[in-house]
Amino acid sequence: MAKLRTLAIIKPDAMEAAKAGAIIARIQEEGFTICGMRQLKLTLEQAEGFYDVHRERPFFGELTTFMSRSEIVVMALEAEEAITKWRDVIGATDPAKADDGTIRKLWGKDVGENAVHGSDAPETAAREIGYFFPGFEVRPTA
Ligand code: 3AN
Repeated sequence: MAKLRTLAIIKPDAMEAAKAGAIIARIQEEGFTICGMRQLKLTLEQAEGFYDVHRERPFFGELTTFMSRSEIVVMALEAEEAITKWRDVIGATDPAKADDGTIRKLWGKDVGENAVHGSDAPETAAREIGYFFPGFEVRPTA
């Protein structure tokens, strides 16, 4: 089966709680290949660009203010069925509804501050990886 890629983000709440190391360890234990990884702090405008599809949602301001609050780590992850595999590892958007053992259940606070991001489809994964990684900064697809 072909390998896919997804974009993972360790969000400001998890960074502030010093969970980056644990989350990266989990990613490796689950068998993902990290094809690119960067730490950065988004400007509000950059967060708005990333979440452009949510621009009309009532939580857009809260979401983009939160995502630009402090440092994040962005990663391009590769695995078979990487998109669904990573979403299974992170759990439901609302940590209270996430399965035991998922990252959001372990470290998410609420539906806004939920520790990590994962792309939801191949088209969004391609856009999101391209948003953070120019082609030469991420390992070429085999
Ligand atoms: P997911 O990240 O699980 O795919 P989406 O795509 O529904 O969830 O929402 C994107 C992001 O918007 C979520 N990760 C979450 O941080 C934020 N979000 C979603 N719903 C709310 C809400 N009701 N209030 C605040 N933030 C929200």
